[in-house]
Amino acid sequence: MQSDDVSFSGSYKLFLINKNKNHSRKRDNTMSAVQQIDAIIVGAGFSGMYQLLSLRDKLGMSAKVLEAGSGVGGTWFWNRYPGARCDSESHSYMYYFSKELVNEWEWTERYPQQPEILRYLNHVADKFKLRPDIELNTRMQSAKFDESTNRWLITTDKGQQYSAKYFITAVGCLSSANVPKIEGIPDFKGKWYHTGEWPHEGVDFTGKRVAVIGTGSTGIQAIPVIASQAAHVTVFQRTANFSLPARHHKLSADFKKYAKEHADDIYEIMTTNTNGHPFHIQNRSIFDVSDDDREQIFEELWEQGGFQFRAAFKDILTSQKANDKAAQFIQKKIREVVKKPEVADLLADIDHPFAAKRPPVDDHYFETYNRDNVDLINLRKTPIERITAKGVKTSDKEYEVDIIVFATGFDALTGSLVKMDIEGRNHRKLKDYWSAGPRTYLGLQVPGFPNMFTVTGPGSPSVLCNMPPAIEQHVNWITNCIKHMEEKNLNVIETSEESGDYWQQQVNAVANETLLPTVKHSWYLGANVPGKPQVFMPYAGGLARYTKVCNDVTAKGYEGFKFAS
Ligand code: N01
Repeated sequence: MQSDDVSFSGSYKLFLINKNKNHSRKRDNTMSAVQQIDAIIVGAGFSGMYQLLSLRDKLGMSAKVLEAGSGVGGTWFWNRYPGARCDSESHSYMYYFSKELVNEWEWTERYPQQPEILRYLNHVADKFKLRPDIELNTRMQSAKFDESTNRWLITTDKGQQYSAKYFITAVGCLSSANVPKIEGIPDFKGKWYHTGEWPHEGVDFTGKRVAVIGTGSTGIQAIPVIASQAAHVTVFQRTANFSLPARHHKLSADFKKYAKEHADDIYEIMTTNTNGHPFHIQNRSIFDVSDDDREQIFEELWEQGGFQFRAAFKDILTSQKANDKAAQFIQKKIREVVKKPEVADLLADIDHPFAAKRPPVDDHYFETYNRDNVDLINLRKTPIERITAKGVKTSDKEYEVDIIVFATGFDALTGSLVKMDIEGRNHRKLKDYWSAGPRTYLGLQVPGFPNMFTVTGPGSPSVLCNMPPAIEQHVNWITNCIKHMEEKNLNVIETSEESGDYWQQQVNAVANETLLPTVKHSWYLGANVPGKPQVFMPYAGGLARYTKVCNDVTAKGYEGFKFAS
């Protein structure tokens, strides 16, 4: 399944390389003011749990995860909004490092719903006995690199202090909720929620008048479900969005059997393509086929549902002319589905190339506008002026509502990292170092922050990928690097300003091969958060290309990094 140095042989085998294993475990258990530990990991989602398991069980090191939530799951612990599901197909939205885990877990639906993903992650925590090394309800307050000891001093909001050789952030790319700074929110007499911080007890929309602000992937998933419960829903759209039908369905026994029997092949496909999905982008131009054939291909993929539509032609994301063909097809579909022409016009009036902003996958989103209890407001024409005691006031009208749902996204990729008080060499704060935009080498390390690793940090494929294979690739690389250091008795790994500059050029160069940077109001560029520097953040060269770069760096003796004993 995986061929990395540190993969399990068997299902759950301790890989002992740490000569001081017993000693280091004992030190960790000693109650002292500052607990000595090999590694502190922040975040107990997909990344943090696999990183813990890799360091603890493959390398035999002492490691602890600090998690602010009261449960494991990361994104899937917090994002409990109505309709929350994954846009990746379930058989690809899972770990592949353990054959036993792949074989024993059964997904029920093509796209797993949030509760099912959370059950899966809890199953992983139990199966691999991760819980004793995860500190829930614990927020990391600061992490400071001590140059005299080459260790990180990490402090939590409970007053614990850890001295760790390695400090690994696994905080997720979309975990810092972006509640827009619209004037008047505290005046609102009803209830308001951000989708990324949804109440665990749920929200009862029955009989309520609801405002939904935002029509990204989240809003597009939530709106149909809220509309089916609420008395009335007013959707406030700033930017019209493309969306692909998901075509949800229960998985058949045959498919489940197929996915298990072909797990190695599926994993091979996921890790050797651009987006980490279980299918390849077709190696043909949109202009290699006739108009009729193209229409038929799009029609079939539209019926099939999901991101395969985006993968139908290799130039959809690199050629504006090719992209126009895909965009026109979707706009035609919107007009076919939405019965009121003025609403269809608003939904189809899309100002950016298809998939240059992350395209949502929906369950009857456009159909929802045919309901009598749903209205669509064009914020481009009548912007929101303020929130009032009664609801949402645009430039022409006050909309009275009982509940406001902010589906307004996240301070993506950097938000959670700069919010933490992280201090590297020479007391340099991460938030200051990144004040003009993130600077990393490979999205794995930040110059001036030795022994700190960022799982799926800015500068890595991360959000442009199906996340689990991107996470596994990163965690495996970090684990192999740490294994190398422990075997060679190396104390410090750090990257340089030159490596950071070089990588920023690479990130920009591969982004410029695509249409992605042409969208100036995209969260990929940080444009959704007022005042955030606008820098294209993820690595757009694709997972396969990125993996090769990382492997080449390793093969060349960790080129671009420096070690010290
Ligand atoms: O956030 P978004 P999201 N006034 O930033 C609007 C992942 N995800 O939570 O486009 C009015 O995409 C904003 O308008 P505009 C996925 O990667 C995955 O929906 O900036 N409107 C936009 O319409 C996704 O891309 C799954 O003009 C305001 C919306 O709010 C990412 O999360 C499911 C506003 C925000 O859209 C983020 O998606 C869901 C304001 N002041 C999400 N501020 C999976 O299935 C913002 N908006 C895995």
